[in-house]
Amino acid sequence: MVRLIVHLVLGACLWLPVLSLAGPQETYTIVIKEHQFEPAQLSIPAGRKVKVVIDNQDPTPEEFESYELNREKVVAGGKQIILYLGPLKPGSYKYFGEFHKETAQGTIVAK
Ligand SMILES: [Cu+2]
Repeated sequence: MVRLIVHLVLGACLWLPVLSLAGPQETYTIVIKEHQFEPAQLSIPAGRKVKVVIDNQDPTPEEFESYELNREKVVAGGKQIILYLGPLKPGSYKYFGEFHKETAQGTIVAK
């Protein structure tokens, strides 16, 4: 039993660094409100995988779409989705809300 516990503890310790390397390091949030993205420009670190929550606070659905990021995902009204982006090269990546293109425009800047 003791050996089992030691084994589990050691095992967990060995895996921790691997898990933290594998998982995304930071989480960012983009809010959709009145068919606009907020912030309209989001800066994230280049060369790293990040987690981006798209939080749709409008009652209507929106579609997060970006040719440059190669993403297209519907967010139901009042719901959230999670996107994993990167690692990205430094630069600007435009995205828009397919359902409200006139107002829902944004840029992700990797630096
Ligand atoms: Cu689309």
